[in-house]
Parts: sequence; structure tokens; C-alpha cells
Amino acid sequence: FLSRPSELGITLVGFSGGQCRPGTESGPAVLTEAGLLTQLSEELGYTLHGDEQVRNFDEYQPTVTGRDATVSNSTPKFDDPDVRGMKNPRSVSAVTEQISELVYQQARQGRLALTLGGDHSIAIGTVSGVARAVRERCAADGTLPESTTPEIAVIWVDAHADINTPETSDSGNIHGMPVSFLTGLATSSEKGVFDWLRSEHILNLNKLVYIGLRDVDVGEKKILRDNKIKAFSMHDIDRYGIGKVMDMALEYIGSETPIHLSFDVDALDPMWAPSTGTPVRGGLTLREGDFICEAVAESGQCVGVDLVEVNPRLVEGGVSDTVRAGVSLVRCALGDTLL
Ligand code: B3U
Ligand code: MN
Ligand code: MN
Repeated sequence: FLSRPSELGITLVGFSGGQCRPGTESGPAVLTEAGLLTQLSEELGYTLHGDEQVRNFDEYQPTVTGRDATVSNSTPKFDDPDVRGMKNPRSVSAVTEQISELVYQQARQGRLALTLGGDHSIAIGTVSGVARAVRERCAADGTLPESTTPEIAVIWVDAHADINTPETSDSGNIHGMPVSFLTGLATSSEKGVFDWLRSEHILNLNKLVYIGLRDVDVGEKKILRDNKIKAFSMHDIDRYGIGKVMDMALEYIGSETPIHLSFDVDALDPMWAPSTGTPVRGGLTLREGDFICEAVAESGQCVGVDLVEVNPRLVEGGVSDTVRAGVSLVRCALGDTLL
């Protein structure tokens, strides 16, 4: 699908406003300081475009209110009261709108869009930007094979389904809601609160595949059932093995559909990735995570990759395990381990 498969469009998103624990905004910094981008260019041979420095979205840092508030070290630049229970709604909306445009600008040129977060709310920007770019490239003659479908598929690798609507969410944290906004299950006409999302940004519910789920809210389970959303839980991975699960996931998507991989590091077991905001036991081994990424790379259909929810502040004794895991996942998604 990629006219120039050796080109990467990088977006480095320092943002934590989709949840309440400070530190996630430093995820891209610790990953790049570990040499990830240098490895991608020098060892994997990619040409890098886009961000060299982490974008500091601190000016949008949350006004922290409420019971589980653990911040704040920065003075909020503007008032951002809750909307329908959502915390920091205008901040997250404004930041994801910018990310959507940045990622779109990378993907429309046929570059594989790689985004390092940041909490998972930023995927409202990445997925919508890639979806728009692929629709546009399909409409334009000759930039993609004729059989390519204009709608992307998303493989969402996560312990959580992140598909709460503002109404079903208990926490009000928008990192638990990105999929509902991306698929149009949740909409908002409130000025400055996701009113920028248009039809070209939207992900079809039947082009969504989950892998790694094990902590899904009651309301989310109903959404998954009612909409017949394809989901491979940890139970399915135990039953079939990760190889068969990836075969089934890719077969469900079909070979003509561009794929965006959105990888929440908390899909991995905390044994491998402890430095994350909401760790859940019983997760993927690092090798299973790497395999998912390899299978997506091997498909030749990958147009976008996110790695999110690395929070360097959360583990005493350092973030190094989680960073090493994150670097490995991204390298695998970009084809490093394929022979
Ligand atoms: N489902 C819960 C918990 C959660 C979602 N995503 C993460 N945690 N990382 C919620 O807040 O919506
Ligand atoms: Mn997530
Ligand atoms: Mn998660």
C-alpha cells in the first residue's frame, strides 16, 4: 500500500490529559532517548520525516479536579470544566484535532505514520488522520492499488476496550473513550468538544479488531455485543495461541484493507511493561506482543502505528523494562525481525 514503504512520518505527542496520572506526557521522550528513532533510520533503513522533538502539549494540561486527581504541577492555561462527565474535554479535543491534521499530512504522502504517546486519547487524532488520508488517496487515481478499500481497519491492542461513551464511563477519563468517538458511537455538538470530527475521519465498526482485552467495563461489553465487534480477549489467545489469533484477525480484515495498529503498552503483562497508568495482570508476554506487530508488518498492509501509555513516573527503580518493551514492539511493527 505504501508507495514509498521506507518512509516514516513521525509524530511525538507529549500529552497526558486523557487520564489523571501525570507522567504519560514523557513517554515519547524516554522512547526516543533510548535511541528508538536512530535505530529506525540507522538499523532498519527508514527515512524519517516529521517530528524530531517531542511536542509539548503541556499548555493543554488538565485542570485537575475530582477524587482521583493526582496532579497538578502546571497551571492550566484555560478553564476546562467537565462536559457530560468527560474530564478535560476541550483540551483533549484541541490536542487530538492537531494530531489528526499532523498525522494526516504524513499519511497522505504515503508515509507510514508512527506516533509515540502520550495517553491513548491521542488515537482520536492518529486514527482519524490516517482514515482521512487513506480515503483521499483511494479517491485520487494511481496512488494506491485499485483494489484497495477506502476504509482503514484498526487493530487495537489493549487490556481495555477504550470504547466507553461519556455516558457509560465511570471515570470520565477520555483515554477510555477514543474508540467510541472514532466510530461515531459517541458524538458531540458542544463547541470545541470533538465537534471537529467529520465523516472522513470515522472508523467503520466492522473494521475494528481488538486483541488482548481483559478489563472491559459492563457498558463496554454491551457495546461490543450489540455491534458485533470483533474482539480477541486473553481467553481467546490462551485457547488458540497468538499465531492463530493473528491469522483470524487478518482474515477478518481482508488483504485489500490498509491497517492502522494502535498498541497500548498495557496490553502487555505488567511483568514486561510495569510503567503504565492502569496495569492489568494476565496480559500478553512481550513475545506475543512482538508477534502481533510482526504479523501486521508482514501483511504489507500497515499504514499507521501508535505506541501509547508509557508512563516513566510510575515505577520505582525505573522505566527501563517498559521502554525496552516499547522499543521492541515498534521495531517489530516496522518489520525489523522479518527475514
Ligand atoms: N475502562 C476504564 C479503565 C481504563 C480504560 N483505559 C484505561 N483504563 N487505560 C475507563 O476509565 O474507561
Ligand atoms: Mn488504551
Ligand atoms: Mn489500556
